[in-house]
Amino acid sequence: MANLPVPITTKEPLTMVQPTTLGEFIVENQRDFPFASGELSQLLTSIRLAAKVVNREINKAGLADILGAIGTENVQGEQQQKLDVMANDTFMRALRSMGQVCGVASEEEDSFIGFEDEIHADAKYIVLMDPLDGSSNIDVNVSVGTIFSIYRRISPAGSPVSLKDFLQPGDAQIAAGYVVYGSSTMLVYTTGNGVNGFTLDPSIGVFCLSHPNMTIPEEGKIYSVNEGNYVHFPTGVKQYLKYCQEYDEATNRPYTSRYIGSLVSDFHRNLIKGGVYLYPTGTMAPNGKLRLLYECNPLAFIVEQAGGMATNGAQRILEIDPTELHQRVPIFIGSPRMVETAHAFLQKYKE
Ligand code: P6P
Repeated sequence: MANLPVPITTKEPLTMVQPTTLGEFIVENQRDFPFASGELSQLLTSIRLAAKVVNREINKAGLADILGAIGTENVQGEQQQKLDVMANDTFMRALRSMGQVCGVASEEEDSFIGFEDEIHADAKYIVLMDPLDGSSNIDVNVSVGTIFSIYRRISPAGSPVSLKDFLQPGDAQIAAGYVVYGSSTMLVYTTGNGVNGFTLDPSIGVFCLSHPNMTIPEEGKIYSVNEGNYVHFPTGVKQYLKYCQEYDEATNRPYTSRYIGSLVSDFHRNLIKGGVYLYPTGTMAPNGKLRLLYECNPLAFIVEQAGGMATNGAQRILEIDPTELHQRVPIFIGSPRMVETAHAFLQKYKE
């Protein structure tokens, strides 16, 4: 007689392992803020909602005629993409819909936007954001991201929000995070107590804890830079890139060059695998390209919370005193030993 399948029996009840959702995690970790009255939790919840809406629009962009440029430029002089503007409006609406935020600054807006009605006048937080970073990749289906940074306002509650509320050094951040709209959509954030990553389960529309306590490897084998700008780089950067490309078995070189041209995607890969991302000064970009307030500061907060380093080649990014809303800084960010080695070359070939 053929072997009949043996029935599976178990005395233990089959229990589904329920993942922690982002909403549950935010509430559970509210205890990290003894004086928090849940306002930061509600703020993070509005960001969570906006991320889901933007994710939905990005995923159908190719069908819904919201690809391509809209014929206007943002303050950076960059062609605004339809999805850039959609993402900006979506996050702006979500942040205004709750009462925790009194103002927002965005890569897509010339100046900050104050929410100066009664509901928001006493709000204690301000947000800076790059609503859709890497948008030049949208039309070719390469992953893009949202980056956000949260501070307490320093102007008196009830008064109109002012520029000084936005020009705070990165060390003053209360929270920072990014959304990467990639092969899966993830939201990664810190409130100063480590870094945690949540993956969107599209079948239930919920962000679930998938990467608890993220830490960046001290060393890595990946360097991320636009090598097309090589001739414009300072000598120290050129020498560091040659170091990355030299054969040396003892130090795992040559490294691998990986550059997506989408900051959030390059940063996220290096955070998980180890690596360094460089956007140095150059004759074409005397202050680098990336913006201090809503790109470099939030990612620097995250990487330091994950055990990494982020500098402008000399100084911690988080210590830089901002002078302008859209100011650019050079950035070296990632695995600490790799950033330190890059620094050594910058020092050795200081011009
Ligand atoms: P480049 C996208 O425009 C962005 O701000 C980052 O996402 C990306 O890392 C960088 O610029 C790419 O700049 O000059 O190499 O094209």
